[in-house]
Amino acid sequence: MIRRLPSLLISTLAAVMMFHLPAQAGKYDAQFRQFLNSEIAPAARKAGISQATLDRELKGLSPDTSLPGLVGPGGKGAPPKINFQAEFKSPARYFRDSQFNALVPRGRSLMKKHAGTIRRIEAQYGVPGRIILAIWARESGYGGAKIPHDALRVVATQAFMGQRPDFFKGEVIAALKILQNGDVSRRAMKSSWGGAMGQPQFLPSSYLKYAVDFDGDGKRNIWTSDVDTMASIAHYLSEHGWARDRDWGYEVHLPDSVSCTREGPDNRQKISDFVREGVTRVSGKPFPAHELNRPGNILLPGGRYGPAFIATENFYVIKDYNESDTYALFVGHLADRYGSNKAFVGTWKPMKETTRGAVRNLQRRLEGLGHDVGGADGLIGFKTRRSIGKDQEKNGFFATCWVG
Ligand SMILES: [Ca+2]
Repeated sequence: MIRRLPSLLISTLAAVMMFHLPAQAGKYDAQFRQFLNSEIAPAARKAGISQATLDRELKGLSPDTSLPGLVGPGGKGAPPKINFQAEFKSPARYFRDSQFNALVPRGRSLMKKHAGTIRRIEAQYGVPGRIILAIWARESGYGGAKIPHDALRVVATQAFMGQRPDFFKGEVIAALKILQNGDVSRRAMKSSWGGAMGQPQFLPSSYLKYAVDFDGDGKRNIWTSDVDTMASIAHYLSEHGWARDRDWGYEVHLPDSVSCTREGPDNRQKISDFVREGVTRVSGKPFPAHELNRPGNILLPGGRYGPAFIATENFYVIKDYNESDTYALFVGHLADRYGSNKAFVGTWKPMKETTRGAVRNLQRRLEGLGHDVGGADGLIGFKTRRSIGKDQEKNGFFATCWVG
C-alpha cells in the first residue's frame, strides 16, 4: 500500500515510523522470500497450484513477526515461548455461570431464526443443532468475534518461523488451494493468529475437507454465512464419528464406592452397569432407555472436587474439534442449557491456583512412580487425574484424583 503513496508522504511516514517500529521490522523479509521460493513454491506446484496463483498470492507477502509464539526461522533459534509460569486455570473459572447466561439467549434466537435449516442439517449429518450452536458460540461467539488476520500470511509466517514449521507448510499449501478454487477472496480469508479461519475456526486443511456450501450459492463461506458455518461444523463432527442417536453425556452422582481412578474413555462399560453400581443422574431422571445398552465412561474434569459425568463417545468427537476436556464439557453443557438454562448441580470446589510448571513437576514425579500421565505437558488430563488418585489409594487415602 505504501508503495502507491506520493513520495513526499512516504518520506514523512518513514520519518515517523523510524520512531515507532521496532528496529528489527523487515529483518526477516529476504530470508522469508527465499523460504517461499525454495520451500513453498515447489511443494505448491507439485500439489497443483498454478504459477498464476503463486505469483498473485505470494507477491509482496511478508512475515507477520507480531504473532505470538514465534521462535525464529526454521523453527529454531530463540527457545520456545511456552509459558510455564502461566496459571493453571481452575475449572471453576472456565465454567463461570455468567458466560453461559450470556450465550444462551443468542443461541436460542438463532435456533428459532434458522429452525428449518437446522432441521435439514440435522437430517443430513445426524448432529443435534444445539451441539452445532454451542461449538459456534465457543469458537467465535456465533460469528461476533473479531477474526482479523490474513490467513495466508499467518500460516506462511508460522511455517517460516513458528514452532511447528512442517505442519504449517501443509497449511500454506491448503490455503493456496482454497484461494485457487475461488471460494473466498484473499481479502476475506481471515483467521486467528493461529491460522484458524472464519466462524467455525477451521485450519485451511480442515476447510478443504469439511467446509460445505449449504445455502447453495456455490461458495463454501465460513466467514459470513451462518448456514454454511453451521453445516460445516456438523459435517466435521459427522466425519469424526458422531453417533447420531446419542447425547454427549450426563451429569451424575458418583457414589464413593466407584473410584475416580476408573475415569477415562479406555475404561468404558455399558451405562446399565454404571446404574447397577449406583450411579444416578443428578436430574433425578433415568438414563434414556436407548443409552442403557451403549457404552459410557466416567468423566471428572475436576476430580472429586467438581461435578461428575458419564460421557458417551460423542464427548470425544467434540474433543476432536479441540483437544481439551474442559472445551468439550463447555460445549456439551451449553448445548444442554439451550433447553433449560440450569447450572451444573455439582460445584467446582475452590482450589489453590497453580502453574503449568508446578503441574508438570507433579506429572514428572508421578511418572517416576511408574504412572502413565499421558506426557508431562503441564496440562491435567484424565491420565494425570487418575494417576494422582491411584497414588492416593496406594498411600491409604480416599482418592480425589485432584491436586492438593
Ligand atoms: Ca454458500
